Amino acid sequence: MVGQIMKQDAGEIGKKMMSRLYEQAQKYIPGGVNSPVRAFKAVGGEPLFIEKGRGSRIYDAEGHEYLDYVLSWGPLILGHSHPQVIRKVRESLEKGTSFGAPTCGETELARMIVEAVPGVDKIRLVNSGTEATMSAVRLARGYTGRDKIVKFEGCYHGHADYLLVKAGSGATTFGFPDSAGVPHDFTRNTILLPYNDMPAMQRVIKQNHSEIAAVIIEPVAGNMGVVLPRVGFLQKLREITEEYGIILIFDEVITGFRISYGGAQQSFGVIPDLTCLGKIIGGGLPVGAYGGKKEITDYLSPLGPVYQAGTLSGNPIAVAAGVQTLKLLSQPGIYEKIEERTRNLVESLRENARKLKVDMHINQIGSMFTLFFSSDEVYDYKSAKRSNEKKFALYFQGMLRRGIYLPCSQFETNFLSLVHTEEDIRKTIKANYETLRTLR
Ligand code: KE4
Repeated sequence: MVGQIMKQDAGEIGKKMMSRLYEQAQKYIPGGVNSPVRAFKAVGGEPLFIEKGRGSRIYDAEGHEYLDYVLSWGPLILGHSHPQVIRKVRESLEKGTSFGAPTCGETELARMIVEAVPGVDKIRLVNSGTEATMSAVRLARGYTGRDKIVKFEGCYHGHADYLLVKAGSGATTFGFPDSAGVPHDFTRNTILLPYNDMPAMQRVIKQNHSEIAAVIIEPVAGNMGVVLPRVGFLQKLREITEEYGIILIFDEVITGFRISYGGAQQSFGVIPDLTCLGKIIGGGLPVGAYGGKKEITDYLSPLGPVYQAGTLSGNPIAVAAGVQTLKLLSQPGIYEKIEERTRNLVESLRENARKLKVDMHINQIGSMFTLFFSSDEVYDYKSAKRSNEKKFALYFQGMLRRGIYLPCSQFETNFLSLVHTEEDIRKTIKANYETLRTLR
């Protein structure tokens, strides 16, 4: 028996073990995962079960090492298990896990966010990005007394019912539920617009302005893959929402503390009325946040009539990780360093595709980027959907075999951390070249 097992190569044994772990998980958890994207459905094969992370690397349950460009979908800009973050988490843990009462750590994290993010006078901590956007929309509706909201196709703001909408047929702009279980009634007040479409945005907002409470947008989209705002788009959005007293909400769950210490609103110089944050501000532990102009945030209970609450909101351990993460990010030169490394990587990947004559487009800003297997520029959801998802799946599997762990969907974002080294970049460029060569 042992001889038989020994005959199979390690990969085969590893594969069997991962299949067993996945089988086990599917017995108790729907789809074997606690968030759908993790199931590898878009790329085929079975998900890896990860045992630990260190720096720029993760290790699966079999001990195989991968260079990680997912970084837990964005939070780990300092890399896995940063020693100073872990130390602060340990220290906090020693004092207990949760008190359900104010702590000085929450005030410290809130102060750091208020000082960093131009549009935030006051901030409320919650447990996820979904809670942050859901609460920000409720606050905007409570403050304006209006019901309608505008979102953009391809932007993802978490899974609140009225934000799970897809484009209606034809020219209709009113959203249709994009998930079972969402009554059409719940999406009637959600207007869906194409990202980067200035004329449509101006026309529809002008037509409906008296009923619109808020416009919510990812100032740089990260959920159709990375898609940048066209020049002037955010500025125009700010002007028209200002003109009609519509609350502009920047969903900076990805971009907050990612593309700069002050987020996209600092990078683009466009200041929203409300900002949603998550991911990085928790340093890998569950933290979301929403805040903005104090005349709006003071509508929140217990000061005002808009209710929102949470048992573990501002959890001391998560806050300790967040505070330490922002402290390290606030040091001079951090963003320039990560951005330069990202630009070098992306330039080399573009060069590989040119040499191998592979149709590939990369959108990049700061330390986030997405490879699209498309010959055209990707500037909205429809153009993103024109990319070749089958080729992406083959690319994903080829890179995984070469020890590079990428986001398992064409419509997600690759992230670099402060601790991705020049050697990591070289390894990635080599793996990319070898993989692209198989895709010609
Ligand atoms: P969470 O509820 O997952 O913490 O945040 C929701 C959310 C809100 N806004 C933006 C811009 C987001 O990107 C997200 C969540 N991002 C996805 C990945 N693109 C999380 C990964 C997952 O769903 O498993």
